[in-house]
Amino acid sequence: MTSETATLFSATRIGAIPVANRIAMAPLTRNRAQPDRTPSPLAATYYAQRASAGLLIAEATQISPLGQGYLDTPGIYSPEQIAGWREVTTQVHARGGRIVLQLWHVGRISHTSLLPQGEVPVAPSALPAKAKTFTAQGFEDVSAPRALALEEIPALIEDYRRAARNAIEAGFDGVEVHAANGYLIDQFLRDGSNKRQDAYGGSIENRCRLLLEVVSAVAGAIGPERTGVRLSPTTPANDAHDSDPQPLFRHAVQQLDRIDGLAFIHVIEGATGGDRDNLPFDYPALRALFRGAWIANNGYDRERAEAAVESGYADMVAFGRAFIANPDLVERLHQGIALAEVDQDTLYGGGAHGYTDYPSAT
Ligand code: 8OZ
Repeated sequence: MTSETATLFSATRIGAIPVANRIAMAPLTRNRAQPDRTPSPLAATYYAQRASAGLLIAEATQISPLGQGYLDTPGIYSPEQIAGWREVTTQVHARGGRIVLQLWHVGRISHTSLLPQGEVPVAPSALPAKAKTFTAQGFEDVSAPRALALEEIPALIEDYRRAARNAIEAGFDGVEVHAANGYLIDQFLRDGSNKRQDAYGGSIENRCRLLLEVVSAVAGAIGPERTGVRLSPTTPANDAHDSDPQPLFRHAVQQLDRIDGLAFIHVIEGATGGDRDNLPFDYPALRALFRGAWIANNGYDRERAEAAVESGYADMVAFGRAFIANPDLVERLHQGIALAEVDQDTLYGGGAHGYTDYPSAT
């Protein structure tokens, strides 16, 4: 760290990762993976086009076949997937960029048609989410899940550990554990979805146990300085609900801080992709509990992002949709160039159109 004031365009380090500026690309699901769940052959171009971001957080990527919940999302559990991702990291690094992979298990946000024959989604408790997913048939209600047995949890943690090792083998600079948006780890965190009566349910301490065991395992495998976590304390996404989020996330962050050297926490403020003020929540109080880097996200524009970094609240600000239509978002923000609008029809699925064909303005 230098003694100069941090700005949105000044360099820093996120754990072990040097970043050229404070603008991160948020993980964005694009549903363009191949049938064997290797990343799209266009993914290397797509991410390399956006490599002037200080940090790219690659799209949510399932750690195992059971971790998948949507059509055509990529994995990081097979040699072919590792090879596909290596192409991505090679091209990003050739452009001077830095990239981490978001490790994902959807839990109950899935559909039997997306899972290996005969499997149903797994969750903390056998409670279906009031949520939809996208399958080969279009939008469908998610399938009813079964509760994970206590004896299955070590293997689940092992899947995260192996996925993190695979990500490093694929050339990523680190990983972000997806603990947000109503997916498996978030389902364990919240009392709306976790009704377990064992060591993983009930008290806040117990509901945070899976998160902390996963992050400790990943940090132990690849180094805490290459490990981050994404949280979304008040999002209602995917039927996420907790009766008292502030003490829940206070405990989660306090305990994450005890994993010495953990690189970053990335927080979605408010409703994912929507209202920032959907529920009262004190984000600065959460930030004050963590010694590592803080990445703020959701609905930031240049002005708000500059204030977040210059005030010392955030080390980086992540932009999601703006990066889809503006591969040179960093340069556009820096030069005050108007941003292009994203085409909603090409967000999920398809090929190059709406993926690698948004032009740079700089
Ligand atoms: C949009 C569509 C499908 C998945 C998330 C991984 O919300 C996602 C996602 C977003 O975190």
